[in-house]
Amino acid sequence: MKKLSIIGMPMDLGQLRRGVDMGPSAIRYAGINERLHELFDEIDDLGDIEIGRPEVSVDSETGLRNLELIAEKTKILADKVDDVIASQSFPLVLGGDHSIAIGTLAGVAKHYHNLGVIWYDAHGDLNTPETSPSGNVHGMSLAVSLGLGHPALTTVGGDLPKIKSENIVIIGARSLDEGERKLIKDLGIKVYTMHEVDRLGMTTIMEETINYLKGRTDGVHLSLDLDGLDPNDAPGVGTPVIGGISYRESHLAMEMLAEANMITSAEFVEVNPILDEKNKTATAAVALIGSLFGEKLL
Ligand code: HAR
Ligand code: MN
Ligand code: MN
Ligand code: MN
Repeated sequence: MKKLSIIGMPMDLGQLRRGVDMGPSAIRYAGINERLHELFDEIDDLGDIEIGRPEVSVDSETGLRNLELIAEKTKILADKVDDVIASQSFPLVLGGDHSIAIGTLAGVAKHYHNLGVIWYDAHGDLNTPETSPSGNVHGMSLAVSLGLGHPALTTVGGDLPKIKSENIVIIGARSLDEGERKLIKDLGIKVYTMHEVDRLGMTTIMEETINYLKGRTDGVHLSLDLDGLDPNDAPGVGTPVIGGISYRESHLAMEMLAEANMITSAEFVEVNPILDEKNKTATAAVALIGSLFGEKLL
């Protein structure tokens, strides 16, 4: 029995631009249920986690924005994701900005000893309070999951790190801050920047990624930030960076993951319908989700 549970996480507290809280609605409106109903025996849309309209705050010590609120809300998401996996269902989380990954990974990590993570993104999201140029938590979520960063965030869903640096593959990076580059080198994190996307092509990158993670992990989470795609294909994101992965390359990546049958949880984040053109970005997300779950053209 193949079961999918959809969790909406309409949280925009990890960055400054409003609108990404409407991401889950935009993705649902783009027809996610219709697209997936033949690929699963059961689809359970659990609705959205309640975020409300909290007062925006800046931590006086670190300059981090909405620190306590993000910790509180991602804890709720972690518990929900944990429950979904415990019920033998596949958790698909719809963001929200990328700070939600703190919660998703905390929930998923409870079920795996060696969780793999594919971080499909223009950014590394590997900043710490010390290296962040912005104080925006969506630029820190991968570091937090490694156990690096503010304790209010690294302890969401338990004190231990949720993932190991050798189980991460970043794909599509083209905007890395100095501290992030240093961390990547110090920890030896596997990164396919846009240089490798151009040079090797997506087929080779996915073959290598799949082989790399297959031997060392017991589950693989896909964290797909829509800004990993080129802004021409996914304009509705808060921090677009030109020169990204194409829509077609992204489809191929999802199809190869489907063939490898290795993804055990996923999240699609940073869809901002206010900045979008006719729901193009949410529509791309839904199409990619279809491919990830094995939709075929013929
Ligand atoms: N690296 C920058 C920062 O930390 C920008 C982060 C941009 N964010 C995302 N996440 N959309 O991938 O502020
Ligand atoms: Mn159908
Ligand atoms: Mn991101
Ligand atoms: Mn990004």
